[in-house]
Amino acid sequence: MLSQVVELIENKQNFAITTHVRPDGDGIGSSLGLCWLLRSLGKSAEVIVSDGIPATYHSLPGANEIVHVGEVNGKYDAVFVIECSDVERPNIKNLENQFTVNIDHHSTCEHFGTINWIDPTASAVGEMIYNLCKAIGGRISKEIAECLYMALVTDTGSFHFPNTTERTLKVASELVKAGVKPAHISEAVYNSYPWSRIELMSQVLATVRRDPSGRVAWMRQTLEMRVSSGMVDGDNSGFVNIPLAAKEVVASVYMREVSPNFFRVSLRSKGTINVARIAEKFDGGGHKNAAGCRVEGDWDECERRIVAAVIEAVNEDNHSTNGHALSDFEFTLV
Ligand SMILES: [Mn+2]
Repeated sequence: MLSQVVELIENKQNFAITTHVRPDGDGIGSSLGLCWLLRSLGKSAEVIVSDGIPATYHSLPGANEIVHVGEVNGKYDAVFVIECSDVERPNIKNLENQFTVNIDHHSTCEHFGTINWIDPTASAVGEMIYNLCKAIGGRISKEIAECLYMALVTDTGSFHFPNTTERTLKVASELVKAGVKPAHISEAVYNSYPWSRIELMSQVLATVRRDPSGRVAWMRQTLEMRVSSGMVDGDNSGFVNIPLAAKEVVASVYMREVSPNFFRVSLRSKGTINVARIAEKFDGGGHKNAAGCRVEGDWDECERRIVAAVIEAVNEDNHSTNGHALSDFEFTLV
């Protein structure tokens, strides 16, 4: 819990911070924000990850100092593990033998840490790091503020999703007061993709189909499209949400061909339709409104089975669509 984290920081000196593979804005922003906080308290701290950092986050203060590692040695007093469901998520060897501090806002997270601080009421871990800063008597520097604002913006879908609370907006306001320029962060997140994203989007959207009721939409991304669009990692982030922009669409399926006869599937829904249950039927998982799974076999047949399961769930759902936004939206599931 928070008091244990404060005590640990006050009594120790050397820290590392890590997050999950395929890091998102909350993972990177919260890690860097915490790193800046620890340094401002006179501690030694560095962010260590096994994966590449998406270009969207390169402009964050401290992003260029992130250390890429495959293994962690014993030189730290403690390693903070940001937003990971289990100790394997960062894909860093020997992490399980460290003194770890598990910080997450997902209630499904395993309590794998030596210390566990889990707050499912927080919109993002970034909000929790803000609370930590306040609890420890730290000052919100411009660096901390920019990193934490990135975490909030990405995890709340620019304050669109139901996880956006009065507290989220209050924290965001404090971060702006500390020097954040919201338009700069939004520009980096939403308007800084390479053209290949637009190229790929036009090809993927050309495949979109709907069921006769018009409430379920699905689309495809083939291996060939990856090549012809010149796609780079992250170019298709959020594509699964595009059909949900139509008022009548309440569930969306996005299938990507990873290798011949092997597909990654993203599922999104509005309101009370639970796509995590559908993903679980195919050995996947996720949240109520955002889930994913992998399937193998003939494309048409795989698509038919998944779409049928989604249509069934939509039909069973008593609530008609009333414009609910997504909750628990995570780019990591794309
Ligand atoms: Mn998060």
